[in-house]
Amino acid sequence: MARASWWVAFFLATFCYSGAQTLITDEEEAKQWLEQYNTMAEHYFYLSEEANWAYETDINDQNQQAQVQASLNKDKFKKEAYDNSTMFDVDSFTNETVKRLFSKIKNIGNAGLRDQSKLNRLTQLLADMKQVYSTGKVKDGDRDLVFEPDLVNELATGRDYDRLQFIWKGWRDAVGPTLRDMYKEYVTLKNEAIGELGYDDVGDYWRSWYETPTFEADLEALWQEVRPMYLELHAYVRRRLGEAYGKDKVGENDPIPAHLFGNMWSQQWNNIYDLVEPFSGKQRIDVTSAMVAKGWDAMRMFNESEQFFTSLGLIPMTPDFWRDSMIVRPADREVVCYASAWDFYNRRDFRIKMCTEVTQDDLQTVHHEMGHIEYFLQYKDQPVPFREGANPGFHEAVGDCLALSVSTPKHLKEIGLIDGTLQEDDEADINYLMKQALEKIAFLPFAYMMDQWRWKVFDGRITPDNMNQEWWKLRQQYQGIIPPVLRDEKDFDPGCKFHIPSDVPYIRYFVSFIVQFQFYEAMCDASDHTGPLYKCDFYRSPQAGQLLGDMLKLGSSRPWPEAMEAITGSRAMTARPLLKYFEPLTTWLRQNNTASGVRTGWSQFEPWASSATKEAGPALATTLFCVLCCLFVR
Ligand code: X8Z
Ligand code: ZN
Repeated sequence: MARASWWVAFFLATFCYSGAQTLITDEEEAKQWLEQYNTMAEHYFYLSEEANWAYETDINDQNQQAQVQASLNKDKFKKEAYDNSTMFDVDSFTNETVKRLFSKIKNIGNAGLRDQSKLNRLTQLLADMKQVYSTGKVKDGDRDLVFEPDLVNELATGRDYDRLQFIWKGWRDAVGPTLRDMYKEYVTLKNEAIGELGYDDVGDYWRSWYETPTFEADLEALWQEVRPMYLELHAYVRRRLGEAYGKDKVGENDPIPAHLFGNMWSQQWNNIYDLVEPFSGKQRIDVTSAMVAKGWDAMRMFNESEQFFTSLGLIPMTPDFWRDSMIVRPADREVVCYASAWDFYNRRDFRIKMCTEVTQDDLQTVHHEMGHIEYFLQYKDQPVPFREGANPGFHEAVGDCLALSVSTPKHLKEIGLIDGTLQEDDEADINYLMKQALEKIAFLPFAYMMDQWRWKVFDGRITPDNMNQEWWKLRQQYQGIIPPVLRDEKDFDPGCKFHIPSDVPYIRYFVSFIVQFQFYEAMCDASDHTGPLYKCDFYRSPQAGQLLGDMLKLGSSRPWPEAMEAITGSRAMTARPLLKYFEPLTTWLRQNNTASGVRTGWSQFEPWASSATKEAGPALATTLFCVLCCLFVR
């Protein structure tokens, strides 16, 4: 009942004015309207999150229908609120916060689709694509391999070229072709929705969240700054992979086959640290085995992470968080395993959903997700439209920034994951920086190309009939990798990365991997750290925590350069702290590559012919082998 009366008041307030055909210039009226909006937004957003949570933690038809309906209800509310908000003469207002709230209320995304049957279809498609991705399996004899943990673990630890290829291709066969047509339809419908909001296409809308007219040029400049280091890392890793798998498999000047990096998308390479370790015989930096040996479980990983946050004086997780989060994969039902953090918009309910495994990778992800929750907690008393990161990249950077501190050998020793006296010589430092670079530097071209591809799909530079080919052109151009087996336009390899069928923009992670080093440097300074940046552990520094907390509290109430200024003292995104952090490794890589006669860069492979050749090599050998066998047997 109470909900109904809010709605009536909200509607009447604007209906009466709309009848008068004059725009409202009274800012007090506007503030009252915004308060009503806030109460109702909390209500509809909560219901939608609840239904979404129920679906993602128990995938079945009934939960899917409830989720689709709750999402449509939320969109109906957003659309009506948008329409009603146009009754105000926002340009005449003087209060900047009020103006900013109205501008955010107009960001209604898919709800812009006026044709209800099309919106129904788009909402259903989104749920279906998520389901296809999340329930995909690879047949292996009489076993069904699930993505998490089976495929993830095999890729991380497997070192057999052909088996890795089977896993890599198996996943793409399992979900890609099914998603391809769905994705095409999604692009058309979503572009139509966003077009109705006055944007050129979805990419244009997504980029608008950064409020930076030069955003694309700024990103390109950042990429050009870090690219030389990526090229050195790529060349070094290629040489070491050539040693491990043979130069016939990993050519000296070629792009690298994509299945050899310990990760389904070749996005982060830390799982192959053992293959590329610069100096052997030093302390173990990969602490997965230590975690297992010491009996860590998911709960221990979450507790350690929270302990780090609270050691900085940041807000602890809530009782509801511990009661309602899903931190391991349930055995009895299908779930969306991809890790995520949830804000239920009632200022009380915050949760993580994750199929945690006891690995160092997942320890990193626990901190990542808890960083999102910390942001939610810090800005929970802001109006709903400001309950976002200063920009989406800031949201992604919080937990990672803290994890930079957690992953230092000093801290790993502190939490019992490195035994004995710490080795702190130059060789141990280079090993550590290599591990970090495999995670942070290797990721940058991937994070950059993901949305280069999507922006081109949305604005038509990539057409529906060449989506896969263009994907591999970008993968080669930016990352220097090639598919290990022939791909064609029945495949849909972009769809095999969670964020693409799940409609989650990706440039936020590129931004995050730059700005997290800016935040880290600022927090290290606040904690009075001295010495090389990469050795900084700001554990138990309330000054570092205060600096971060003050920025998080702002949510998106101010344009992001102001949030950046609050934490770093300057307003721009810059790769300088990242390059400073890795400087000793960059120098070492250059020297090592030169000394080993390794050249950076790669020869251009025409993607289809190249893959065909790669495939034809072993195939030809197998045929010859069979012919010889037959002759011999006779
Ligand atoms: O998707 C994520 C998080 C959830 S926001 C687990 N990440 C990106 C990815 O896995 O592709 C974190 C780093 C990059
Ligand atoms: Zn995240």
